[in-house]
Amino acid sequence: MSICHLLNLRHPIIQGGMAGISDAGLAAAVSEAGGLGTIAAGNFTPDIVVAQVRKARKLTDKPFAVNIMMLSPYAEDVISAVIDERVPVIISGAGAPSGLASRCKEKGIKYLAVVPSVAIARRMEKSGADAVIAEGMEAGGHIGKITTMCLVPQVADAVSVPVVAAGGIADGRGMAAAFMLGAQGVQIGTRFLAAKECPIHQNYKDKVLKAKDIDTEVTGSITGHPVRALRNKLTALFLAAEKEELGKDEPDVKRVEAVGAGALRKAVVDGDTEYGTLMAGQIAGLVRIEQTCEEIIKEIAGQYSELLK
Ligand code: TUI
Repeated sequence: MSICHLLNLRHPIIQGGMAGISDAGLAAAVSEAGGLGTIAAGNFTPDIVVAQVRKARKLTDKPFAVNIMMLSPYAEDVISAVIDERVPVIISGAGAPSGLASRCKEKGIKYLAVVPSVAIARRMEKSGADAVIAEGMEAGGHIGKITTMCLVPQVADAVSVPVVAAGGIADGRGMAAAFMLGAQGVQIGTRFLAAKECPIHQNYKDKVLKAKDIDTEVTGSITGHPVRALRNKLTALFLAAEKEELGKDEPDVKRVEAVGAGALRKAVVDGDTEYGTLMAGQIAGLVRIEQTCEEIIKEIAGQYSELLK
């Protein structure tokens, strides 16, 4: 079954759930434009997420998703709350929950899992996921170890549910390439950072718009949760702390983690581009102008269908 049919979409384009960023306004704008908008639960409490879900319902009657970040201390409670709300689609990320698919199925909710490897893709298919989103390490935020180019065809060969490609895709060329690799849809985050409806601080948006191809850095590998973000004073501090700790017999991982505490909020809300975490993918260099979600989706879908001709 195609992703459009499965999720009732006009375009097989999913807006990536970006922790602390993608709210009801962004999600509804993407859904209204025919893609699948996604509210990111991130580290929010269930009441905040439920308020966003209700807001999205007021803004659109089209399907939208809630992305649950499994590293959140509230993940379990958020899952129960959004299942009770009967959201159209749930997407898990940063972890592989085992019983979620059957709970979703009972309520008629579609469930997609973001996966960073073939083994986890297989596990999520077995657990009952309706589709998997194979996310390569070109992506922004918390990433796996393998590139989209290598991950997508290997996942496509390993599972029989539809595969959505993520990481490094921002235009119709990337979308066409993903389909050639066996994907039936794409998940796009970084390009939507520059959407008019994206609620990040303008300083953050401007950094994305000005970013060049090699302007991202991966920090936090020592913590087991590597994160890709635009290079700034914070990433330099992070990398220096990691290097120091790695040289010790007993590395102090907590000290490295402390460098990033509260830094996403600093970027998103305060617009601190030096000490905030400016999460973005390697494709940021391709994102040049601020556009509405409708313009972004129309442009990508148009380029894609031209290329297929
Ligand atoms: O989750 C993401 N991207 C994110 S989450 C996030 S918030 C955050 N901030 C600081 C540190 C960590 C997170 C920002 N960006 N993408 C999807 C993704 N899922 N990437 C990696 C995974 C993943 C990893 C392990 C999915 C499943 C998995 O399973 C492990 C297991 O065996 O349970």
